[in-house]
Amino acid sequence: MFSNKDEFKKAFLKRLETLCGKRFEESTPRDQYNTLGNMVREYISKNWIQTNEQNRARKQKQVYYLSIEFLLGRLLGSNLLNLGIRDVVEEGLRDLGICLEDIEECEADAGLGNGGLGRLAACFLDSLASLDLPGHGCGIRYKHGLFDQKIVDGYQVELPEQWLRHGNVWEIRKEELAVEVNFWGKVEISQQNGRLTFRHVDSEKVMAVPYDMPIIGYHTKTVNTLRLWSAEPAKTFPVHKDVMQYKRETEAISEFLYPDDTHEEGKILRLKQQYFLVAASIGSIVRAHRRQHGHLYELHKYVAIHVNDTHPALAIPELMRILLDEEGMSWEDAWHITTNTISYTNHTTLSEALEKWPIHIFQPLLPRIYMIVEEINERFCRDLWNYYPGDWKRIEEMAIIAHGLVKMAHLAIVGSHSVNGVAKLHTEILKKREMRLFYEFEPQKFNNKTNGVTHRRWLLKANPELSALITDTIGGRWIKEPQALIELKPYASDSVFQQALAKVKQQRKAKLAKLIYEKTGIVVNESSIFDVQVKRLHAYKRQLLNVLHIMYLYNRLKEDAIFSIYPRTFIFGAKASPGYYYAKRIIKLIHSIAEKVNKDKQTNEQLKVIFLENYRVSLAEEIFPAADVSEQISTASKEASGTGNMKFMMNGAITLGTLDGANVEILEAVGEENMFLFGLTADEVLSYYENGGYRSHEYYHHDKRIKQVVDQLINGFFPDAHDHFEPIYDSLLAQNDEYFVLRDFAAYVEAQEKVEQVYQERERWLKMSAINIAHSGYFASDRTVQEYANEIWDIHPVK
Ligand code: 26V
Repeated sequence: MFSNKDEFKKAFLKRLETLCGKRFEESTPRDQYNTLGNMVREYISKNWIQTNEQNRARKQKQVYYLSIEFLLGRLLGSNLLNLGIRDVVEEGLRDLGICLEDIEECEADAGLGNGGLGRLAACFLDSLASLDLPGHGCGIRYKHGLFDQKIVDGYQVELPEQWLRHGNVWEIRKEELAVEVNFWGKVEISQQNGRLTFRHVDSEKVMAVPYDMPIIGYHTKTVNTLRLWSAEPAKTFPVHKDVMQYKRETEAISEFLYPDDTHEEGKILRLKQQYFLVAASIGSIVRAHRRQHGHLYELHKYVAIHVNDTHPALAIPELMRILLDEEGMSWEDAWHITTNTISYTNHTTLSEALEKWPIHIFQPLLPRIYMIVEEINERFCRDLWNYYPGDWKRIEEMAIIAHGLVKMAHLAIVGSHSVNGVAKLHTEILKKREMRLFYEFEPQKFNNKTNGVTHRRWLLKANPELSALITDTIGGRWIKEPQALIELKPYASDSVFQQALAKVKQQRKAKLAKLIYEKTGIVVNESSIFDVQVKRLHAYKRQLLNVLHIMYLYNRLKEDAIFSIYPRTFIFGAKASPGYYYAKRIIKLIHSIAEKVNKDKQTNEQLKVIFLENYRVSLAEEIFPAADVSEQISTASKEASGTGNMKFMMNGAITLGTLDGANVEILEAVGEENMFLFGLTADEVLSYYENGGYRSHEYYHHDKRIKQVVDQLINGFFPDAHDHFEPIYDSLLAQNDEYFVLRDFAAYVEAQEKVEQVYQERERWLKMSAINIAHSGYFASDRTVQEYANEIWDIHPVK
């Protein structure tokens, strides 16, 4: 039905009538979207079934990627593209007077993630399927994804997100595969044949019902599965509880995604979510394995389970529980299988994000799991004692349970065979600092896997204009083999290529300018430099540094009659966690400076500040292709990797950044002459933290530019904000500027001046842009996933 456009049209019209019960003429874009979605799902069903059957028949090792977040975005466009039917569909629809892009707009983003970690999981799924690797995602089917952001008078307001309001054409509910999950209750211990047995009794049962979504590889028959679990009341209701209360509490488990991506609050619902994900996923993995092999003694030879950050680390005691209590294995056998099955990725070194659960929350909710964690801890501490006799301090610091807390990172390291960071610098910091003691004890576990992003979504789909130019220039091999993008390098200095590149960028800037106008009513100069910072709002990401620089430019333009700048449009997109008040004030600050700058006739020809509301995957796909400058300005050592940096680079933007996260590797790839670097290095930052010596006051007093902008936070310069920016002012001075904003200010201004100068040397800029694209293949998630497959999971393509 997709082999030519006429066949497609016929099938589409027929399907629309049967599905929607109306004639095409009466149909809405949503009807059309649903029709197309259903057709695509049907189209892939044969390959989906075949992939599953093949996996079963061949008994090949498979990986299950457990993640509390999957930030998928929209699926129609990427599915059509991966299936190779986008053009046929687009042409067919055009004949019917329908614009495919309009239909795509009907799809809600699946926003089941906060940011980097969740989007990485989605990129990995795309790469797994595209590389024909047997790998599946396991997550939670949150009824509400990350909140929708509205801006009212410059302040962020959160609204509940409603992605399932109109249904989800991509999912299939599989009630018959539900798994029972047990909370609360107590453990009964008895002796049987000289062996202790454990029974979890009086528990509260929750049904985990799977919803499967197909993950379609690019131009291949592989269709993997993302299994999202939904929490529903069990058939038998608990006797001692009000029925309605039980129902409410059960459904609450998969109701909301937690909107924080750093502050661990120790909320019981969050722990319930984590165990729910783990128990359901492991339950179904083990059931499938038992059906095939009859026992679990060789589980690690056929199954790899990856825990994405510590959120699913309960997979370790849960697998132990099944092997011990259900299979009756010895501790040693169970531990061997568990540690050889599980691997773990760390995504942050920020101490406030490291998960620690109070025992008084953990133990009553998961009594048997807690016992197992205690046993793991005791055996681990005994091993440590043998290795480091008498070294109490070290053992105390490494213990899994200490001072009333269960430390999830320690559990994850001890219970897995591989621990990896997400960029070289990050992994080195883990080994030398954050996880030093563990590295000293078991160095062989530690390894690096530098992040990547799927170039199919972030280049091929998001930027068809640039993709066409690349294919015209070097052929289409880069789509299957992104590292072939390097073949663009010889064209970087070619003036014909440069002109074409400039044209493509201009097209996308015009498109974004149109979107900005529609969303904000603000007209931006399409030939200005589009300078973009889009990411979650966090103090360490230093959106504040960007804003202070804008304030400085504004001040100069107002005060210095002969000062002028090349026109610049500063574009922001960022959600702040609802309870992160400092971050919310930065959002207000961006709006206050935008208000001033955009309304001031004296400056607004040269300077514009735009905040795009509700930053999310689908909006990001419009932003990256239009960017000239990629702001990656975190305090060095704080950003584990960053992945936005890679998406910008792929789309020909040039990085203005610190030596942090994967920026370091972008530098290695493109060279200093193709980036704008500034600021403290990670070593310098860490040495300040260790030895002191930084006094932000000195920078405030000695640099007039700094004093002026910092004072403006509180001196009435922003009349509408009243005293709202006082906490920002205090963070910079009274609290000695934890993130070195003032320390890096002068270097940042200088780097920005360089950006402006180089941008005007058109050929030089375009060459830099082309070189960035050429080297971006390394940052495709295909490379990353291949490394995980070879070095951690030991899985191989199914052909
Ligand atoms: C932590 C928490 C804790 C409280 C409740 C909700 C929640 C949700 C997520 C997280 C984990 C945050 C860690 C994270 O997202 N790290 C980012 O991972 C990216 C992918 O590896 C990486 O590029 C970013 O640099 C890193 O910040």
